[in-house]
Amino acid sequence: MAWWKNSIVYQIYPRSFADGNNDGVGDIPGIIERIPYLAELGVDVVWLSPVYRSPMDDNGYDISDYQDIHPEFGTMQDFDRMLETMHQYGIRLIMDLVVNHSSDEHSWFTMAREGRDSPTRDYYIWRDPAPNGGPPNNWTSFFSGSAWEFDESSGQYYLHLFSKKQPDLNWENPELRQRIWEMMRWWLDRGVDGFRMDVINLISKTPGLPDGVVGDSPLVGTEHYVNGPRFLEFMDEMQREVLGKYETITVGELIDGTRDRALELTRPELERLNMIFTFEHVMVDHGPRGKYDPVPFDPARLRSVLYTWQREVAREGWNSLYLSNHDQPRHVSRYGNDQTYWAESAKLWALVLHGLRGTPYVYQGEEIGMTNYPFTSIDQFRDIEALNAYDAMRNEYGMSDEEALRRLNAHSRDHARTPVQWQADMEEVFPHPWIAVNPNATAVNVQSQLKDSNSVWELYRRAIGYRSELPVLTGDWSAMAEDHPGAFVFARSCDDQLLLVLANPTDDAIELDLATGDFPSGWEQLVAEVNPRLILSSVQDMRELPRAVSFEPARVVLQPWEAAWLLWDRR
Ligand code: TEU
Ligand code: CA
Repeated sequence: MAWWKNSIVYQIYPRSFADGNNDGVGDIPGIIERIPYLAELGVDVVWLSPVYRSPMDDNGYDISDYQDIHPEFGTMQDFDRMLETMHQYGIRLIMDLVVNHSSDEHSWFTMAREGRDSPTRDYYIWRDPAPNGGPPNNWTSFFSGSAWEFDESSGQYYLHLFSKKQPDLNWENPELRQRIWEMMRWWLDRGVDGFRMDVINLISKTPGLPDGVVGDSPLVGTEHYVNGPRFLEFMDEMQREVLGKYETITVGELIDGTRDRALELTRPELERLNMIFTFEHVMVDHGPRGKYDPVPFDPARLRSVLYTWQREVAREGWNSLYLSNHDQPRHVSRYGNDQTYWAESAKLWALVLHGLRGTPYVYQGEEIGMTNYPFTSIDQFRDIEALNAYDAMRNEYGMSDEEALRRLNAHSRDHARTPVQWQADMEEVFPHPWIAVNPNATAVNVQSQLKDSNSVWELYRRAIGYRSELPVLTGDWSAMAEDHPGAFVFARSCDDQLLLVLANPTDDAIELDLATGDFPSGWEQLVAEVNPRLILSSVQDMRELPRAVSFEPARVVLQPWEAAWLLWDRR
């Protein structure tokens, strides 16, 4: 079995992780200091969000030099020291590969801008204005407004699916592709272990760049660049030119990734990617007009999406499992109850996620149950996406300040980007931060949880530990009790072990009737006759776990936000 199937990945967003030199911005020396912490948690792989040289228009997802480190983050020496230290601790490192676009300050683009004959002009996507002088087509940017920016000096527009400081690269150009392959090999030769590929399925655009269909969503044009015509061809070239020559771990971020597409990329015999990130399960509380059109969270909807991916992808291909990352609000606030049941709901989602089939990703701070930030005013936001969306809501849609803020508060990416709460006194370790520290750091922090053997952190540590200890966590998956309106009940099984995962993501107690016949075949009798061991729980004191418990399938009572892992072991 591939080693990454029983690994867990921890995501570091460097600006907000740890500040090594007290200038208010997280950095690589800060990361190095915390490597023992990651090892203690049981992390196998770190995914590092971009640390490359960047004007920081989109916090590093706008890269001006792919082979250099952004000065606020440190130096190339710091980077090498970080990589070496991680390897000493047995932790692998995957880099963020952002090659759908570069920064407009990348030398390829500054040179391209010099004129139509520039040698790198064709590395980007330029078009003449429409007959009326406007943009060449009606595509919109993910960050609001048109996806085209006019360049005065050459009289042409360039395409940018994200900010206007993130011009899209032209993958049709073979020389550009060679430059990207060279750059990837350079990092792999340096010792990095793989890549997380940013919006990788946007790299191929429909020739002729036709207008998109205008519907409910403010995003127009997606059908012409999501999974575009040459996408798989480019991925195969990447395999031939780069990945196939190394032992790597790869995860591709797929916008609007369908399940068929997931299999086309992750079925091992196709040798394309190890796994992908999809979005369906983090869109269950988006309305028809997208993320800034929030609708209430319904656990049954989340369950149905997660289960469908388990059924259709996890067996033949492989899933990545995440609820939080740097682009999503904190899941304990979004899908949990961060007030009355804060610890229980943080633990519950960990037990659900780490119980599924796939490779779990933990986003920095999630392991201590970090929550959303209580934003009250637009000047507390830093994210270009939020600032642009706010302007559009106020000026284009005529919303009140209050309404625009309510919408930002539901889904702003900045919730995930406040500094990691290492201790109650954050002034000492992250002074004058570039974005405010959540005021609940006094109560929710690493230092206090490390001392508490019943903390959210301790539950993550144990769940992560079981991933390499229990073969059942890479075994089969099957759903149970799907007629229940919101409970998550599923079984994992392999030759010698059966793990039952139970979760009640609501504020009310529930009672379930599980027929023994619904258990994976071969286990019915054992389940009826032999008591399992409760190995993890979101409501019981972990100091008393694991222990044998009595279990009556026909009458399972779950308290509010109770989740449990029950194990039958024939070994
Ligand atoms: O994000 C891809 C993406 O389209 C969304 O997740 C995005 O965050 C936005 O919310 C859509 O409304 C990737 C990176 O993860 C993100 O941080 C970057 O801003 C983006 O690509 C551009 O590189
Ligand atoms: Ca710093």
